[in-house]
Amino acid sequence: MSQPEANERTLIVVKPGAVARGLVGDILSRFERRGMTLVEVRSQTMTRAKAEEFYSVHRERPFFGELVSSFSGGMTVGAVVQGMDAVATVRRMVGATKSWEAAPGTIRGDLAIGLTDNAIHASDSKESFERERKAYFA
Ligand code: FUP
Repeated sequence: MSQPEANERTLIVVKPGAVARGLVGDILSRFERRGMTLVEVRSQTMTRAKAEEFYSVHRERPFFGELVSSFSGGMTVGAVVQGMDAVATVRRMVGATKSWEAAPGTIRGDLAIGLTDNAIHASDSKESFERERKAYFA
């Protein structure tokens, strides 16, 4: 197995539902308490076009319209998170996509119950991070 990268970067986006519920501080503090660094943070309400670009890998999926409407439906907070093996570590902290199945202790397992509305997005690979960072911070 390859060595984990000590200062790897990934992107998280707190979704509109979680921002509206006042969960930004709770979510961002989890990464800080884990020993990770927030190297870039931005809040924005995404335009529909920007949300479509961000989730373009899902363009052909039946849930694409609902996903884009939800993601562009309110304020989001995005952050580049840096730390040990960040892509995989953050995904473990985020938990399962279907948040009713997410383990307690994970962000979704503690703070969400939905599928489209599942509190947070996190990049699933270094390649996704590079693409999503450009799309979010454009
Ligand atoms: P994740 O990487 O855990 O965010 O999950 P996916 O990339 O599989 O899904 C992307 C987003 O689409 C998630 F926010 C969940 C949402 N989704 C739906 O709304 N409906 C579905 O049937 C599947 C996924």
